[in-house]
Amino acid sequence: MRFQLLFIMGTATSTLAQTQYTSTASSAVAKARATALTESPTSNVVGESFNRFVTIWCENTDYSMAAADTNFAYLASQGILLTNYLAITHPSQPNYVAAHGISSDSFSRISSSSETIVDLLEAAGVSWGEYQEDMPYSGFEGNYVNQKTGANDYVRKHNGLMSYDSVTSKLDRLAKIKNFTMFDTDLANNQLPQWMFITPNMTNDGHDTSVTTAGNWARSFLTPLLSNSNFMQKTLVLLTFDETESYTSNNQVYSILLGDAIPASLRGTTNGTAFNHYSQMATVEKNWGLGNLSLGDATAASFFG
Ligand SMILES: *[C@@H]1O[C@H](CO)[C@@H](O)[C@H](O)[C@H]1NC(C)=O
Ligand SMILES: *[C@@H]1O[C@H](CO)[C@@H](O)[C@H](O)[C@H]1NC(C)=O
Ligand SMILES: *[C@@H]1O[C@H](CO)[C@@H](O)[C@H](O)[C@H]1NC(C)=O
Ligand SMILES: *[C@H]1O[C@@H](CO)[C@H](O)[C@@H](O)[C@@H]1NC(C)=O
Repeated sequence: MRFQLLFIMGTATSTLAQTQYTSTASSAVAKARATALTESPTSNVVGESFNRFVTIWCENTDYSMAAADTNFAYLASQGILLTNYLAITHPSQPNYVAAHGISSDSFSRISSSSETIVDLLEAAGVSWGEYQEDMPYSGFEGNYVNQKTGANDYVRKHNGLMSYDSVTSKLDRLAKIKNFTMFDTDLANNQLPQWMFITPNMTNDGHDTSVTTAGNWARSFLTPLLSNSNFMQKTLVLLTFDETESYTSNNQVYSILLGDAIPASLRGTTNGTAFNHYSQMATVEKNWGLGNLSLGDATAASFFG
């Protein structure tokens, strides 16, 4: 389908008509899967505090609920617990895209004039990629249910970059938005990018389950990675939640910094600096000298001060 569209447009540009990869009929998925472009570029741009940034988002959990979970508490003991980290708003989607006037979880498209962190990373030659559990193939633009049970599984609203036309209009950007099968492949081949966003499925992120399921998943996913030399290459991992479950609280989410970019002396400590979701961008921008998008990233604190 995508190649036909390119022919019709009759140009060499990689600009595409929008959101053509949404069909969930099994034949359409099989066909698109067979041809979908998937790319795993790497780079080695040395940063000030780390050489790789990984952010992992779970769902809808109050700080106190995560603090009481043994697996999240265990992970905090291996890194730095951020005790004053706030989400931006409610519900989920506006946190994933943070700004751009989106205030609900419904299907949204953000105009191609809106830049993202991807523009800054590419300009500096820092490789990036996303890993979204149970996305059926690289660049898929719809929502996907478990094919046996029909349960919600992969959802577009938990994949912030997919809402930006500046991302989805470029084939080589869609090709870097991949699933967990590709994560395993890229990890085994030592082909992970320097910036990555990881979203577990609706079961593992706690959205349709509980903090206990999310904690079990996070610990079992991260434990082998924390000693895997293909993953740990002066790597900083942020494990966080999109928002709290309760809308009446101050939206403080349980957030942990992990990885070999953290000095051993700081493992098992806490940091009470006021951070929020924009701190992720501020941290990455400062680390690689990327500039900023003049959004909340320009004022948020970076994790390394
Ligand atoms: C993940 O994406 C790759 C690349 O598009 C595809 O070949 C593979 O079948 C997908 N895995 C699953 C489980 O859907
Ligand atoms: C999410 O992934 C896990 C494996 O990591 C799987 O057991 C579970 O069934 C998946 N959830 C859905 C809704 O398919
Ligand atoms: C953000 O970018 C603007 C425009 O490039 C620049 O003037 C400003 O100094 C930057 N702010 C920070 C905190 O880097
Ligand atoms: C968190 O605390 C602030 C204020 O003391 C420091 O400036 C940061 O460097 C620190 N962050 C980390 C990751 O240790």
